[in-house]
Amino acid sequence: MFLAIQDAVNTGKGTVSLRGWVYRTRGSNVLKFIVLRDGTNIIQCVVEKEKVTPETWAAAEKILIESSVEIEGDLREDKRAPTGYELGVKNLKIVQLAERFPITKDQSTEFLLDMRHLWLRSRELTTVWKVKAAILTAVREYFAQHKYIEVTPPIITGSSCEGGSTLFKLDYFGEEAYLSQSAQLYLEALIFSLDKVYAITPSFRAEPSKTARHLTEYWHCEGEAAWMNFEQLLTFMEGLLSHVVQTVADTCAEELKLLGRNPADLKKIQPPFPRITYDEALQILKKDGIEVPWGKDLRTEEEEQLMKHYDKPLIVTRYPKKIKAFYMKDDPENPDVVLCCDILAPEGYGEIIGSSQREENIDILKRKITAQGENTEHYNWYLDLRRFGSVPHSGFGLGIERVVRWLCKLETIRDAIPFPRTIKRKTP
Ligand code: NSS
Repeated sequence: MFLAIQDAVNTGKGTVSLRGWVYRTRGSNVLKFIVLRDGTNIIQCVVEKEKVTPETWAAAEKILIESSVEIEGDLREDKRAPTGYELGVKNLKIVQLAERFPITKDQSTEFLLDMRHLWLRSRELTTVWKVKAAILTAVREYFAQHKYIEVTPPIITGSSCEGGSTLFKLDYFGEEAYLSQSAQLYLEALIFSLDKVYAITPSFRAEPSKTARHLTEYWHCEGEAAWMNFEQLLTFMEGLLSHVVQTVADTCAEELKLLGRNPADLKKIQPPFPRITYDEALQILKKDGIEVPWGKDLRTEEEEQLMKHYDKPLIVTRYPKKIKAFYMKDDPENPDVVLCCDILAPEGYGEIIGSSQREENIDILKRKITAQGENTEHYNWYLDLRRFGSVPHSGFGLGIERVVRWLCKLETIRDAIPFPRTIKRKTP
């Protein structure tokens, strides 16, 4: 509710002054309804020609949507109104009379993306920003409860973490540098002084594909902990995800409903989450008539098919070594697979977390880097972490917009971020 209204209700004051933007207008030549919007909500304001000064009536007559205004009036209870109140206007002052708003009904997606700087005021998107903030708060809360320290890794880097094919290159004073794909390698460096760390940073992927789940710039929440083994990693991530989902279901119930998501469905997302291996995933798919050759990564359609069997996030472990990153530790029971885990969201929203136990032995790590066609020289500083006090450790990365998309039931990940960056879009 508008803060000024909350204050007025609390103190029993009848008259309030509100500031905001005109969301809608309608009316006749004696009566105008102005729906006012601010960061909290909307409220209907009623202007009666007979009861206001000629200046206020003139302002009400010429006002256009998205004008900024200050309105003073009497608060009246109204059971049908979204906030339970309506305002009988006494004074209306236009702060800036808006030009004719370019966004009208039934616009194309591309037009709305061109107008993103204005369209992000829409009720749906505003609601998404609020849920996203609640997700970030809940993430930080869980890390703090588990004594993780938030750190600030660099964005400009000299080495690749997730392979060269999606690296954005920069001209760095005549040398080649990259935009970070993941803070992981830096978080690994920081666990040696802080034990358990996390960061929430932008990550960049030069994804050539235009899909509903890929951005070229996204917010990445990554955690890394010394001494953490694979089992402990799985349990930690399960706890983090359920804490986030439960908190958001509790604190954003109204917002979720507005977006078409029933918070009661999210309340069912409680541990334990089902756990299967990559091999088991292939068997399930095979029974469904989908043959994936061993060693191939799961594609979007295959993940979607797999998730038809589950209504909670699914933990898929032990993927083939050859399709995963160099830093992942081999499974001691099967050297063809690594101790990694992807977590897939239900309802076809796809992968939300990528994680693994890390290889802590320097010789094996060097072999893995070379096997992936990379030069160990480029990772010299990273290899130092295995030279000076190496310990078993694990970590993960969670795509914030992927989680926002899932919880807010969004058709596309583009609506999970105010200014989406995709292969075809870098403005506004
Ligand atoms: O490539 S990941 O699977 N894993 C890593 O980057 C590890 N280095 C993280 C770590 O262990 N510290 O990306 C992690 C997650 C993935 O599960 C998605 O949820 C998200 O990051 N992700 C993306 N979100 C949006 N758009 C794009 N392009 C994208 N790529 C990954």
